[in-house]
Amino acid sequence: MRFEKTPGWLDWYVHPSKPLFRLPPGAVDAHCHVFGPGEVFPYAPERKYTPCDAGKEQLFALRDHLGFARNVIVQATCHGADNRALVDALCATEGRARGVATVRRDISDAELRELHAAGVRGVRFNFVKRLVDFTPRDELQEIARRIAPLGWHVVVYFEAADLPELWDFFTALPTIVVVDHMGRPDVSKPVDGPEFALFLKLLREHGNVWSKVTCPERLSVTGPKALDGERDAYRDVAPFARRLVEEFPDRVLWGTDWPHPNLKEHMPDDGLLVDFIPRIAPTPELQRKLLVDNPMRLYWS
Ligand code: 0GY
Repeated sequence: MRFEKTPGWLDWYVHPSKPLFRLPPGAVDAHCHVFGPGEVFPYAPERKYTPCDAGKEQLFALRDHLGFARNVIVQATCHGADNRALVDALCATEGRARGVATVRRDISDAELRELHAAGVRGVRFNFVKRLVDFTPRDELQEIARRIAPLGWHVVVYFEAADLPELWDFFTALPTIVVVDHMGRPDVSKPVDGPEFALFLKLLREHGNVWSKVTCPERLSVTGPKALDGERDAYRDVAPFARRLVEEFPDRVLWGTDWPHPNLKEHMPDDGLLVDFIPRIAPTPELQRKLLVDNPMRLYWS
């Protein structure tokens, strides 16, 4: 089937720079996606956007170019709960990729076991209204109860303003809970202000909550953008990520978010994005935890 991209769609950056930052051996890109290709793995009828294709070969070429050893591929909402593109990518890597799937309550135990065999280790619950229709909480609770015995975790994606309303649901989940993109803080507010304080409190009070310190390109208001050789990009986001890395060094993950769905204004050069890492994890020990120890413990042990 042929698909027309959503008008204004920004394609991923074709010739990324080589990062100056040398990733530690065994580094994991712990948040990235595959899109289609649509002719092989059609986009879901219920999707809220139609992306450009971004297949597994292109993802693995980026992994090698940037110097990562492994990927964690997160099911994107444009594929709904059809995990075929994800599974196909996982099965092509001989164990160098793990996955986070989207499942509905009608999934069978046998299908869950098949996903596990392919390398899936988590499910994603998405609360961002522009991306998904509402799923009843009892369905999500049921899914969480069913995946917990497999040793899987739950990845949650939400906007900072919605955290108060979601708090009780998150804190009752029976698994590790990984928050996408630092809970999407409004970085024009102070890092010491009440909104981010609530997110820090969530991690302080709940040792099973982790955070991805990802997506500065999505959260940044004043930049500068990771383009045109800028190796000190997104200075407004760095203090938020650094606070998390320094206070919770054993519960943070980093990823590129390639191919960066739904960016409206610019598409980052992924090589320059990697140079953001030492700004938020300034020591070799913090870098090793963020990029190797934490994702290996969560996805490969
Ligand atoms: C991300 C962010 C976004 C999209 C998705 O699954 C998705 O469609 O996650 C977004 O639009 O903010 O993590 O890639």
